[in-house]
Amino acid sequence: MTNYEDVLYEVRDGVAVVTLNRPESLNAFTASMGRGLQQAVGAALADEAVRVIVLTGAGRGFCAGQDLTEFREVAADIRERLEQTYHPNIRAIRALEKPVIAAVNGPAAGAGLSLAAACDLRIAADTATFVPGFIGIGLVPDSGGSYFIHRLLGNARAFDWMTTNKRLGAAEALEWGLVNEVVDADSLAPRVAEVAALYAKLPTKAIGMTKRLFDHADTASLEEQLAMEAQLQQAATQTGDFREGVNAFLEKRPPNFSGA
Ligand code: LHQ
Repeated sequence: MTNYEDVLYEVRDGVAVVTLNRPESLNAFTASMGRGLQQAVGAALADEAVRVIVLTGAGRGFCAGQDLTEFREVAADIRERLEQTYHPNIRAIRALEKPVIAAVNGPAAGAGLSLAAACDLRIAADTATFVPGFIGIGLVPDSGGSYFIHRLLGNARAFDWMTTNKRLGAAEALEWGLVNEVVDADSLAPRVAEVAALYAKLPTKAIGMTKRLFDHADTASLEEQLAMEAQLQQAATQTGDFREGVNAFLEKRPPNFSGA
C-alpha cells in the first residue's frame, strides 16, 4: 500500500485500487488530494502489470467535490485551480488505456460527481447519492461535468438535473443510465473486486483502444470513425492477445489473455 497525498494506492493481481482518503469530509477534494490522485493514476499508467483501476472513497463518501473550507483560497483564481488540480486528473483517466471503474460507495457531489462520470464504469452502493452541487453554490459544472453528464444523460435530463441540484439516489441513477450497476452497500467491495478481476483477464490493449474509439466517436464523422477503427484494428492485430484469442478459438479452449 502506497500513501500518496490524501490518496491510497494498492496493486493486487493486476488491479490497482485508488482510494480518496479524507473520510472526515466525505473525501472533499483539496490541492494535495489532486496531486495524490495524479501520482496514483501515473503509477497505474506506468505499471504494465496493472490492467484495471478501481477508484473509490474511504469511509462513507465517494467524493464531496471541492473542499469548501479551502474555498476562499480557491475562489481567488478558480481557473488556475481547475487547470492545476482537476483537469490533469480528468485528462489522465480518459487517456489511460486501461478500464477505470468508479466504486461509488457514498455521496458523489460537484467535482466528485464529475470524477465518477469521467470513469469508464460506475458501480454504486445502494446508499450512494449523486449531487450536482455546483449550482447549489452558484457555480457551473466543471472538471468535465458538463461534458460527461451531458453525454451520459442527454441534454434534457442533464440540464434539468444540473440546474436544479436534485439529490439523486442510486436506484434512480441506475434508471437514468448514470451508473452501470447498483448493489447492497455490503456487497460493493466484493462485487467491484469481481468485476475488476474479470477486466484484469481481458485483452487490455483492445479495451484501451475501445475506450479511445468511443471518446473519438463523440465528435467524429462516420468517415473519421471508420478510419480510426481501421487504424486501431490494425494495431489490435499486432497484439499477443489477438493471436491468443484466435488460437484459443481454433483449439477450442478458453483464451488466456496476458494484456500484451
Ligand atoms: C465537506 C464537504 C465539502 C468540505 C461535506 N467541503 N467539507 C469548485 C471550486 C473550485 C474548483 C473546482 O471545482 C469546484 C466544483 C465543486 O466541486 S463545487 C461543489 C462542492 N461540493 C458541494 O457543494 C457539496 C457539499 N456537500 C454536500 O452537499 C453534502 O455534504 C453531501 C450531499 C455531499 C453529503 O451530505 P450528507 O451525507 O448529509 O453529509 P454532511 O453534509 O453531513 O457531510 C459530512 C461531513 O463532510 C460534514 O462535516 P462535519 O464536520 O459536520 O461532520 C461536512 O461539512 C463535510 N463535507 N462536503 N465539499
